[in-house]
Amino acid sequence: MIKLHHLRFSRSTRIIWLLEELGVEYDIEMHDRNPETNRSQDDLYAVHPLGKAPTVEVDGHVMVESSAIIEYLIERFGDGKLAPADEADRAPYLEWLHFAEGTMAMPILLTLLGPRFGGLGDALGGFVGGEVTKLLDYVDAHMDRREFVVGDTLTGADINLEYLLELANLPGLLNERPNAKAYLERLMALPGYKAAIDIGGPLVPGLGG
Ligand SMILES: N[C@@H](CCC(=O)N[C@@H](CS)C(=O)NCC(=O)O)C(=O)O
Repeated sequence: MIKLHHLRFSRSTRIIWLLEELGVEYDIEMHDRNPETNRSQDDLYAVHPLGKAPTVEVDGHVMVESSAIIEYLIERFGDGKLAPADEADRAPYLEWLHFAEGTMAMPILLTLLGPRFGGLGDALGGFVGGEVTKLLDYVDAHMDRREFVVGDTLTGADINLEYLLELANLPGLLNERPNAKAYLERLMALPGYKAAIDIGGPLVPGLGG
């Protein structure tokens, strides 16, 4: 039995998308952010000491970290879906699956959060800006003449990456990166993505959903 703890306006939407694509049965419990701090509240801390979303319960085991959750759910319930069809794609698949949260998340999130906290300052702002440029250029170059990030079909790596590309696109960081932008638009047009938004709401307040 799978239970997903979804925090509204968060990256746990990607696990709704994953579960919809897998076509497995699951329960979903909705959680709200504290309106003042934007952080999780007691109801999510009651499930796991980090109070993070996504959190999933699978057969009684409570699990956090999107990349691990994606890898595990596909392994257990995928039956061939959302994993690369070609064994030769296994290594790049794991690389891209983990790139999203392991390398890309922090600089993208700092860029988005910076203005809310009075800016990042010259030194940190310069460092983070340089990282964002390098990472998004890397994705853009990789997506030249590719439909999905690895192989020819949707995988867990695309689902993990989409959230960060959608955030990067908000302040226009994909405007000069046509391959990455077209890739994001293709992902957002998929029925599974749309179902996730219908169920969980938009990734950030104010976006259509
Ligand atoms: N690397 C973790 C990050 C989890 C995370 O920070 N989630 C955010 C939501 S987007 C959260 O729970 N924020 C509320 C809080 O930290 O209080 C993952 O990929 O699951």
